[in-house]
Amino acid sequence: MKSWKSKLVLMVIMVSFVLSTFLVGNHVHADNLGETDLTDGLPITAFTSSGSLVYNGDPRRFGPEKAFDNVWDENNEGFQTAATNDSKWISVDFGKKQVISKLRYKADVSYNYRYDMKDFVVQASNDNLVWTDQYTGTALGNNLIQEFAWQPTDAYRYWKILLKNSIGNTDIIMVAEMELIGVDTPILAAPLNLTAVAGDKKVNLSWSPVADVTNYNVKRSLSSGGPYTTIASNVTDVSYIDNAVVNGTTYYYVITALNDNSESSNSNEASATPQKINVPEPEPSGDRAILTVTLTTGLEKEFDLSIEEVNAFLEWYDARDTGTGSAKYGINKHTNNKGPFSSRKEYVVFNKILTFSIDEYSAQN
Ligand SMILES: [Ca+2]
Ligand SMILES: [Ca+2]
Repeated sequence: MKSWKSKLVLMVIMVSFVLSTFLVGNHVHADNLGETDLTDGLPITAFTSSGSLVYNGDPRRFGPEKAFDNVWDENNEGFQTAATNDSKWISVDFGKKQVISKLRYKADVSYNYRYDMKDFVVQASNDNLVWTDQYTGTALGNNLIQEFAWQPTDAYRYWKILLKNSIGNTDIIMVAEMELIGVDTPILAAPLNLTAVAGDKKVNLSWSPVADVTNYNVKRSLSSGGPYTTIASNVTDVSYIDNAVVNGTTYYYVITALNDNSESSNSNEASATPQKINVPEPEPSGDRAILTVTLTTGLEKEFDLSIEEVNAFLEWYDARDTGTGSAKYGINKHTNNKGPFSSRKEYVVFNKILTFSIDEYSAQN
């Protein structure tokens, strides 16, 4: 004879068992567990399949989105593949690279699970063409929510489940509901403080760096607000010189930040209109001048020169501007000629000059 105490313990065990079966069977999904079902919130176009069952005029529809509509208890209402003997699959385009580590699945209760998913392979891809296996499993034909977890290797944008049913690969395959569980990859912050400075046949862009970035895309438009065309990618610096411009045209720029997983939204827009540098009148009013050269790096260089030296520099610049002459020019550094040098020159490179100015003065004053 069992004592009342042991009967009570037995009852508690039985109630616990029924309760836990109930929980596993019906209510254990991502929301209840603090997990993220990364398919939630995706547009309906994110889900594709090898083909779904079509009964003309049937209002239920059986498209792949029915496997991700958060309706779990289904009787002939979930996703159903086409009734063929071909290989069958359902895939999800997350729109950005995601790390998935778990599939949660529930069968459709119809037909005694004959047509439900049994053997399956989870695959991942970044180009929707080449797929690598992530997990191979076998689902059971029952009414419980089933979980399949794996150690993720990498982030991928496209995830696919290749399915077979319990009768091989024939006829339809049914899925009531699925979740693809992972940690949502954060989107990179957009670059800030983009500035565009016009030069002669060039625009100098610079912006503030973004954390966790691998490279930047430079995008350009002839209209404010876009649409923008990417003119440079894989830019790793926080500046860029656009030499593919025409003087007198206004260009509008934005920058995006990228890493392995995502591309940020656009930075602020900055615009610039490249112009030919106005060369001063050749007739000198003074006999000396301060030549100030602004480089594309933003650095300014000052040279105290005779008018003859300034005119020689202008001749070189004009010639180089029309495509002739040396790429660099040596400027005499009179005032800094210290040490045992017979002459001391600083060379400026044409492509590095953003702009320059000439301030003439008279040495007698
Ligand atoms: Ca869901
Ligand atoms: Ca469903």
